[in-house]
Amino acid sequence: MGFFDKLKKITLDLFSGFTEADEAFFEELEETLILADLGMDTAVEAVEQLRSRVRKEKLRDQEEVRAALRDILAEMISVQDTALDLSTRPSVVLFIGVNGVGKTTSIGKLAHQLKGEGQRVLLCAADTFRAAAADQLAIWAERAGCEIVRQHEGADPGAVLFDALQAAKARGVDVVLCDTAGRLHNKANLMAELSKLSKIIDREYPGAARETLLVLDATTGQNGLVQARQFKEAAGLTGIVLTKLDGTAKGGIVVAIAKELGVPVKLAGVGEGIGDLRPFDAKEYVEAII
Ligand SMILES: Nc1nc2c(ncn2[C@@H]2O[C@H](COP(=O)(O)OP(=O)(O)O)[C@@H](O)[C@H]2O)c(=O)[nH]1
Ligand SMILES: [Mg+2]
Repeated sequence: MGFFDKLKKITLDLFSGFTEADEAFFEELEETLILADLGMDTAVEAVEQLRSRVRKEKLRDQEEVRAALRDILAEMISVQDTALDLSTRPSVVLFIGVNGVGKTTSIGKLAHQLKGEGQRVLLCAADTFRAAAADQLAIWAERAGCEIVRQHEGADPGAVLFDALQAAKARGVDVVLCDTAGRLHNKANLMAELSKLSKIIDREYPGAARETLLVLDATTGQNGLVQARQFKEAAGLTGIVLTKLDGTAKGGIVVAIAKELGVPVKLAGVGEGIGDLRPFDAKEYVEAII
């Protein structure tokens, strides 16, 4: 069962016993939203808003209550535009996030998708921490049919990015997708590295359309929110890629992140295959959950 199906089942169960929007219903709803990983604060606030709307508007039947709840969650999620800004040639997308969340895989999937739209894509292997990281990216480059710029293990990630940007300009590449290491010797080190990469793009290509996408594993639940806070502070995020939604009924982290950090989820990973990436649609999400 996919993520949306699972969520649908949870909320179907909730509403199947619905008789009226009484205290027992609100309590069960709050529990359901916490289970779906909205986080305590967000779940409590959503239920609080619903309570007050039910009271003010005298909502009675199930459909009215559902619709009100959809509105409330959609409002919480709706931050900026969720489309990627790839308006310049080249444009640059940095993928950041801790180890194992799905950065390299998401790059492979996005490369495949952009290639299918006729874009010329170049992958940049700026995760030089392990040799295997660039090898893994090279496999994705081959699958997606795009180019890759890499160096030896332990190379300066900034130097790899510099090379990639030069190559992109020289070859008329449309989009550069840049992989980064999720683990350096410590967190300060990692954040300094990311800020350095960002400066290289500023310097080499000041007018570039840029995205800095934080990749989060939906199965890690509320821990994702902690990661998002830290990376936002250090790197200035433009969006989230939420991966492994196929492996969990959770994913309510979307609401918490949008609400607390104002960063939109732009892409959703729904499997390990090359076609398993889709645009994240807040409306679809809310309709699935409620
Ligand atoms: N089920 C599932 N697995 C995923 C998804 N995205 C990535 N993975 C898996 O997560 C693991 C780590 O991915 P990887 O791209 O190497 O993470 P990175 O360390 O952030 O680059 C791999 O086994 C991927 O196949 C997804 O959307 N769904
Ligand atoms: Mg990787």
